[in-house]
Amino acid sequence: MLLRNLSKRFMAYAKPSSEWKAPVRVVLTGANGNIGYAMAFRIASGDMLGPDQPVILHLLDLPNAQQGLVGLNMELNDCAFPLLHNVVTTDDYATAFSDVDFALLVGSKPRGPGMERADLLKDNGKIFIGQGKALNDYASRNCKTLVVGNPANTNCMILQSHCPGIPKENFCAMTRLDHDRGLSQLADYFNVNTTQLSDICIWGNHSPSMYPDVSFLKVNGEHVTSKIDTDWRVNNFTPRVQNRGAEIIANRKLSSAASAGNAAIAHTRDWHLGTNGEWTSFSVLSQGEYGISPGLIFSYPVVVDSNGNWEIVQGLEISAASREMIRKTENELIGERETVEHLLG
Ligand code: NAX
Repeated sequence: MLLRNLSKRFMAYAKPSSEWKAPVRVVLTGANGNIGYAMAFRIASGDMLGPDQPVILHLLDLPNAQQGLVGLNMELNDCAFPLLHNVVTTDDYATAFSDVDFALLVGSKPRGPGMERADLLKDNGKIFIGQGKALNDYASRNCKTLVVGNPANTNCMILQSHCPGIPKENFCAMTRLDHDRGLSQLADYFNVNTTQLSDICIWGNHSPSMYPDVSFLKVNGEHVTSKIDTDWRVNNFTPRVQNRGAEIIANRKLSSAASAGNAAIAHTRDWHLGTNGEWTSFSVLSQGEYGISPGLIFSYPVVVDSNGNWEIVQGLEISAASREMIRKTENELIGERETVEHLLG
């Protein structure tokens, strides 16, 4: 059945091309959720890994979400995506994580009424112990993992600590949505396209303590920081980026889904294909860069080369005011680490 569908797809949409690469396996957790639904089609269409990269999609969700995954699989089939070679739906970690080359960890428990952030940290932290061990046991040794499920940075720290068999630099948490939210506001402010902006970054935690830094911002390659009104930056831009998630919920009565999915696609695409010298923001394992406590998953400005290797942008002169903002978000992450210390591998 699959082979018949596949051959139809090839005939209808794509030249049978010897230039296509071998298929890669991508696991998407929480696939039956809002962000998962926004992502699955874009992964399958080639938006994430490129138009010559076939994918085998592993969709993981809880047992009570399996029926939904059947429906999602049907919709994926109905798109007849040429690059989608197969879909696996499961609630079993061994099946979900076997031989995967990319892991997009979106699934986690939402914060319930009356639940403290510390409770969320502990509850979701446990999920990431199990998934870290499963990655360690079953995934490709080169697997690249992006954690989206909140609290993303600390979940990623727990995950990575349980997965010693995969290099530390293969783990990221997502601050790309925050980065893009900042870009969008700045494009409005300067009345330019987002592509004309460069060298902004998010420091720290994916939480309202994050620091969206415009100290190095360029428009069309020219430094423009002195042209940014301080009052606008401090009282409008910064809190708006920090609290954008809440602003979306207040209007939509639902949390960000398509924009979060877009950010996860963009993060992974940049990680796979490179940023061509441009900065982006990745939350990665700190080794003490810019004085940050080693072991935290901390958002930094990074560039990614065409082989998919990222590097933190080095040698930036950090002002005293920026240093204070960075310290604040670092302290929050240190507090989160203390809360989940017993969950670390
Ligand atoms: P939904 O509640 O719509 O979907 C979550 C899905 O995860 C559900 O289908 C649920 O069954 C599944 N799930 C729960 N535990 C699981 C487990 N152990 N294994 C596999 N699947 C599991 O939430 P959605 O709106 O999709 O958000 C998902 C996560 O993204 C949340 O933690 C949310 O807070 C986080 N976000 C992170 C963002 C970021 O920038 N890092 C921004 C958007 C979003 O808030």
